[in-house]
Amino acid sequence: MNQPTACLSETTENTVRNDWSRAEVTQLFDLPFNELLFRAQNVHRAHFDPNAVQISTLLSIKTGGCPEDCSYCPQSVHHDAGLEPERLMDVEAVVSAARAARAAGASRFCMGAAWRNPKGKNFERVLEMVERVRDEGLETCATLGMLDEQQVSALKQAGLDYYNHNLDTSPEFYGEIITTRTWDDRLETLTHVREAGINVCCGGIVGMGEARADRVSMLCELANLPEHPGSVPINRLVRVEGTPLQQQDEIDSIEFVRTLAVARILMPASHVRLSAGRSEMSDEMQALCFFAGANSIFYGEKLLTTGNPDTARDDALFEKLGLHPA
Ligand code: SAM
Ligand code: DTB
Ligand code: SF4
Repeated sequence: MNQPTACLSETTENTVRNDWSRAEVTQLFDLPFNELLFRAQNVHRAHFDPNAVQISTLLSIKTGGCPEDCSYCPQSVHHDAGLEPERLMDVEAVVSAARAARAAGASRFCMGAAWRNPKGKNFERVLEMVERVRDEGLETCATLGMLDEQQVSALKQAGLDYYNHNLDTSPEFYGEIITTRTWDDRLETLTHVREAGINVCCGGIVGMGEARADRVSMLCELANLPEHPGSVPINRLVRVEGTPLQQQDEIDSIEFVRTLAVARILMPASHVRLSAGRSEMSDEMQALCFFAGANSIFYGEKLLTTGNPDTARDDALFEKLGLHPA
């Protein structure tokens, strides 16, 4: 019988570190499942109420027609997922969606745009959206692609609380998935956002055909950023017809839960979001994800363009598991 590896002293697991090595992270992934989950749950309890889950709602404020070629994404002009490209929404329509999200129990409202980077009048309109959503008493989050320093400071002034900008995969695998921008482009925007004092929301996607070594590498890069992102979305690839990854094999469920557990151990004080992919997960699988340390979800029937569990199903799941909104 394999004995649990005494790879990491448990006493050091609750400290926030930014110097994780690939070898240490690999050892965590290699732990027996029960051992890994136990450690992750201990770390989780040292930092959070284990029964509280932060709730965000997403709205696609500008859908489709994106010039980037991300292989997973239905909104890229390089693929044909049958989406009708839309213009940027009106401010009033966004504000009413935000009100509805707040009434349904969301504490954060995330506005996503299918842009490589925002420009001109459209950017001005997003600033207005941020101000207005904030006035509704919600935390604000946006994901608009790459930003320069001036744009970041304008968003900060408008009252943006979080900016989502994912590393998406490992630096080694990045070029297999996206060719229209580089890993370093991603880091540059993240630096601007962090330096302006906006909370960083940064994570990635698993199940794109990457090796475990890539998941190790991606989590290591996230954990070794100058500061841990406040929010770490872990998306399970949604295989959308018409995208190059539509035929990708689904990632093994246990491996997905391991990824969340390792993220929890590496970034003990961050919210780890069980992000895209929940529609295809059973209640039992989601329960394991919460046990592994996930403590944030997207709530509401739609992500950006694909489905999310309906709110009645999520309410029933919270009730069954005794979870409550954070
Ligand atoms: N265009 C901006 C960008 O890419 O930074 C913001 C919007 S983009 C849709 C936000 C994130 O959604 C991506 O970074 C990716 O992690 C996630 N995403 C997109 N398509 C996905 C899919 N099919 N499955 C899982 N996650 C997906
Ligand atoms: C993130 O990491 N996941 C969300 C949010 N940030 C913007 C988006 C998931 C999108 C899933 C595919 C879609 O609905 O288009
Ligand atoms: Fe564009 Fe973002 Fe989709 Fe990439 S993930 S194609 S940048 S909307």
